Amino acid sequence: MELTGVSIRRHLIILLQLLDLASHASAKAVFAHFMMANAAQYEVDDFKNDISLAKGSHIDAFALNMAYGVSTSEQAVANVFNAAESLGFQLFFSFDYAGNGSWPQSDVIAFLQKYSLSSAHYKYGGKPFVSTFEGPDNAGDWSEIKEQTGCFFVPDWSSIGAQAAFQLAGGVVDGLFSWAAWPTDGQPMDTYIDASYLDNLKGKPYLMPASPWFYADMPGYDKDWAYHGDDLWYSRWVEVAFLEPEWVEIISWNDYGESHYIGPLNEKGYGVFTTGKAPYNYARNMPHDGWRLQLPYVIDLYKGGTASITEENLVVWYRTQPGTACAEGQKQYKDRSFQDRIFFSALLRSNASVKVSIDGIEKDARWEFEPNGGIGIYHGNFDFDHDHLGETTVSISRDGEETVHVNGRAITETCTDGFANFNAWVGSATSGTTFSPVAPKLSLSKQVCIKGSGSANYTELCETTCRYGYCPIDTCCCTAMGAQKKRPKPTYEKGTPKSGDESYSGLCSFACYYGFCLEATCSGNQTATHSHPHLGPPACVGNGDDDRANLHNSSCATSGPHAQTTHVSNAFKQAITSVGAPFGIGFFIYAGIVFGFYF
Ligand SMILES: *[C@@H]1O[C@H](CO)[C@@H](O)[C@H](O)[C@H]1NC(C)=O
Ligand SMILES: *[C@@H]1O[C@H](CO)[C@@H](O)[C@H](O)[C@H]1NC(C)=O
Ligand SMILES: *[C@@H]1O[C@H](CO)[C@@H](O)[C@H](O)[C@H]1NC(C)=O
Ligand SMILES: *[C@@H]1O[C@H](CO)[C@@H](O)[C@H](O)[C@H]1NC(C)=O
Ligand SMILES: CC(=O)N[C@H]1CO[C@H](CO)[C@@H](O)[C@@H]1O
Repeated sequence: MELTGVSIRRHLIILLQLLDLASHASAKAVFAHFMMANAAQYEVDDFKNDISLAKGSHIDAFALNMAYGVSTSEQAVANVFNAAESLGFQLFFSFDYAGNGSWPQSDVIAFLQKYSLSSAHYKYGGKPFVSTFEGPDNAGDWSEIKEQTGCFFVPDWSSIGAQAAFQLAGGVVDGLFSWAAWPTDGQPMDTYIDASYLDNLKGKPYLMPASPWFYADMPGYDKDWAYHGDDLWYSRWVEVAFLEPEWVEIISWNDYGESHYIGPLNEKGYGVFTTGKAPYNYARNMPHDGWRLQLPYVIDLYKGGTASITEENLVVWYRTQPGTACAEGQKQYKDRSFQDRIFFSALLRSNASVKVSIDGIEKDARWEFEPNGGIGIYHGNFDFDHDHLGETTVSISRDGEETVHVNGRAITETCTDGFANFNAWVGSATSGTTFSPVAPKLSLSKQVCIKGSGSANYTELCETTCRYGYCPIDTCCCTAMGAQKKRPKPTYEKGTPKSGDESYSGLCSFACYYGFCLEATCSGNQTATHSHPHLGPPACVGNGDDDRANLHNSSCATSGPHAQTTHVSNAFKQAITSVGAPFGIGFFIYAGIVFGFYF
């Protein structure tokens, strides 16, 4: 082939495009949602302290949540950029359209123009990255904002669902952020809402939320919510590893009022308890620092496919009062499904045993999840006896010798002014012995799903197919990854959904092919010979355009499993009528997500 100048140039362009694609593919990053409202009193040194801790946790950037019209914002933003520039950290704005009304277009442009040239401004594909909390009514502002600032726009418009958000203002978004970080139906966290984003974004990048907890008691903002946190800080990171979204945003770094902070406690940040008329400060003396200890490991794993361990450690968390304590202090929590348990995650180089003692009485506990191959995070929980409370110890030992333990705050039925604190107490410890790095034998790209589940009718099928690496995200949810298990000998049976519901077609096809055709749901045809199970079309897509439109309204998955959880929707209906939480990265919006999905 003769290379003329033109063809060389063409090849160069293609090469550059490929390089660009490659750099996009490796652009994974983890952010933490940072409430500027809680940092109004911060000096540069406070920001520096937080930034050092975030960097040490392998977090790439803070998403600066800013409500409109707050007089302290200018100075606080200048200070945080100053701190980030000096420490080589990244920041971007998350304009909050729900906290104190909409942001005028010109103010957004002014902030972006002023700060996007800073070395500390996070960029994606060379463009200044920008996000929001809500604001779909102002979607029309963004083509002009993009034009003037060249920004890369990834809003959270969760209240209207993925499909509508994707289409708003002629498809102005470059990606989407979902606020749905908590399970709302009393079940463990699943990935159906994430799947709806991945489906609807059609290849545009997804910013996936991850949060450890949710508890708020602020009558001033009409917020008295406690949601299922429990194992969430473990299980959500497994979901991140499985879905491998473009980015992850931790909710939150410092939202003390909603109890999902993973940053340090800071006396300067508690103003929200006064403005929110909280009956007491439920964050003070309730450190969550331990939730950062294993972040370098899970973040490296997600970003690079592998991570190493040089020291073992243990993180323990729980509520310090049982759910039944101090009944008169309790509010109308929307979700009482949280469990009276002690939760623990240990980062270990090999298996070990775990024991829990309460008030000096020691009991064997067990791992609920062990990492495939033995290296990584072990997780479990311990159901405590309500008649026997007191100080706690969780300890890990191997060959009869203790490697690490955490002494925890006493669990008691004594409450503060009659209020049970449903925030979590988090403790952690490292073994104190370092060793040369060990890493899981298989990188993430060589692992498949080895355990999973699904809602309602999908449960049994998903449990079976996910075990063997087939865990379609629209219908199933993967809960563990590892080496591909040897699949059963194929029967070559052709499986089709009995009901004709296309969302079962891949599952039935796979299941019948490998000889576990579920008779209640799938029909198998023994006479057919296939060389492969027919796994398409993707579970929820259906055959024709009409199906697609129906299924993809917001989440094709919600047309199936989630549709059954109407009691949740009712709870959220109440929630949505009690809007009015300035600065609350309001749960009512989250209500809206579900509201938008189901009605
Ligand atoms: C809300 O924004 C308005 C301007 O629209 C401002 O005057 C007011 O002080 C803001 N509220 C708070 C609590 O900052
Ligand atoms: C790990 O250790 C625990 C406790 O000794 C044990 O129950 C479990 O079966 C072990 N796991 C494996 C894979 O051997
Ligand atoms: C799901 O289960 C319900 C009852 O449990 C049944 O009526 C329905 O037909 C099932 N749907 C499918 C697609 O199998
Ligand atoms: C089974 O498959 C054969 C061959 O493809 C076909 O002729 C037959 O109609 C199928 N039977 C049923 C019950 O679907
Ligand atoms: C419930 C709902 O939002 N249904 C919509 C699904 O999508 C179709 C076509 O886009 C609309 O016509 C429905 O109103």
